[in-house]
Amino acid sequence: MSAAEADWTSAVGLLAAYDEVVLACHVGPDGDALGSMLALGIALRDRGTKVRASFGSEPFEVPAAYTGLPGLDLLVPVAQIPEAPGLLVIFDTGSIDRLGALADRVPAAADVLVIDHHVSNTRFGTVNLVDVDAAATAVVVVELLDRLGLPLTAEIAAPVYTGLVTDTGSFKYAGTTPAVHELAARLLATGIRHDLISRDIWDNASFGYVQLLGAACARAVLEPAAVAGLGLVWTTVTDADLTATGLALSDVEGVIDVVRTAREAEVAAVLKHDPADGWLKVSTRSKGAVDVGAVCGSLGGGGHRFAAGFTSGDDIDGTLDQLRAALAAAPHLPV
Ligand SMILES: [Mn+2]
Repeated sequence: MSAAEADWTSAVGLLAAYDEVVLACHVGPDGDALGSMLALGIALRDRGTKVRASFGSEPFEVPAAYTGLPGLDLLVPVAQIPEAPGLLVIFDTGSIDRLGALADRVPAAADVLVIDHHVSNTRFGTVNLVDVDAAATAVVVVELLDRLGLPLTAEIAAPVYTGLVTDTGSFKYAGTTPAVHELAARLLATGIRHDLISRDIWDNASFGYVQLLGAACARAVLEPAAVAGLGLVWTTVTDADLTATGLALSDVEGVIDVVRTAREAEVAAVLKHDPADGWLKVSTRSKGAVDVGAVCGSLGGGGHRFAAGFTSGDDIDGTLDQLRAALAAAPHLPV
């Protein structure tokens, strides 16, 4: 369902009322979170608004895939974000806890505009533009720009395209509608270098990542009987992997995209040990027969129907047992 007309009117009203805004997106920002935030940030700055943007990850670093995006000069560390913003706009973030170090700005802000497409969104804004049918938050941002009467320049189109290709898996996933391709055509017509954007996102791994991928794939386990016979494939990323390759947890989110290609398994999972807090970060993907968003939701996490995750304070065996039980009980969707 698209956002209600009254919410669009409220959102446009808020952005017209403030000449200074703070933008935020979820920790460990992906292409859609960062791209959506930068796109609106550039558009607002172009019309004369003072814009500060941030995300609550520590360390505060833009992932390598996105260091070529326009608008990165809008980013400031969390310490430079006012403790009580006037208008706080939040992108691609289903719940307050996903804001990390910026979570405390939500109750302190005078107005909070939430722009998102997660099914699990808790509507924590004073105004919520949540379109669970949108292929990306960036799609919602473009509709907002259109309603604000702000031009879609090439500088804005680049981060929007980044969000769109990230969240559609390069236009592969279900939800890639004719409207998605029409938006892509509109973005390309601005003259953006979509080839360079895609190379930065998908063909930009370090050699250490290739080695880590090999290690993680070599120890992957296939459980054909899991998921009520549909199959589960899973692997781990360990502290030793990260130390040996000099990579951070945020560098290894693509491991799941390789593990999930095993056709023998309906569901794929990657369990990553976070050296910072000792918790397991579990990513899951479904080929379409199981709602892993609901499964991860039942385990305290969330996400999308076919791409979701949760965190676990348990060890690998205990976490897998919980995941197996939830997957075995999950209803099978019509494909
Ligand atoms: Mn998204």
